Amino acid sequence: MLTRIDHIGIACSDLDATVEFYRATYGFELFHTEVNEEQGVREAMLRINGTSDGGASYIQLLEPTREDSAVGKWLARNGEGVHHVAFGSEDVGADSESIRDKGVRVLYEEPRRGSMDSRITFLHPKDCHGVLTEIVTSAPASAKTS
Ligand code: CMX
Ligand code: CO
Repeated sequence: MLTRIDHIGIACSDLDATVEFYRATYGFELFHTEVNEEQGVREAMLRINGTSDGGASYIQLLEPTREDSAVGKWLARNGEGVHHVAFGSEDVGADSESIRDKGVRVLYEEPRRGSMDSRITFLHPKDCHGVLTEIVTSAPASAKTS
């Protein structure tokens, strides 16, 4: 079951400047940062709120580490802006299989590693009314590192 919005993914060309914009304008503090070479991104998670099930909502700021990555290609074509929406799930494997059974293309055979040791997969934007959609199962809170 999809239970919450986990994050909104925003593509940017200068991660540090964009983090500073979110801090100075809204007061959202940097919660976590990492490089994910498989996804080709340097990313920052800004925590917006926590929920009683241990999940949370974030803004995920994404700067490409290479031009041929998903975010690099998207930035070159569109400029900065909202890149994807991510829904939180208790079980990304089971939820993505049942979504696949409905005829939506799931991009990965098996979920991969996402931010803060979460497990993630993506649904093709052309099957989701133009929205690149991510499904996320968070790691237990104790596994989070910064
Ligand atoms: N949102 C909506 N539509 C998108 C899109 C996006 N983010 N990215 C691409 N598209 C559309 C394009 O506009 C294009 O449409 P048209 O054919 O109508 O012009 C079509 O999809 C194909 O675009 P493309 O530039 O050729 O891109 P690719 O097919 O090579 O890749 C996708 C698209 C979704 C398969 C790829 O971006 C992908 O694998 N994404 C998942 C991984 C990812 O995004 N990682 C970064 C985030 C990591 C994280 O969140 O942790
Ligand atoms: Co994401």
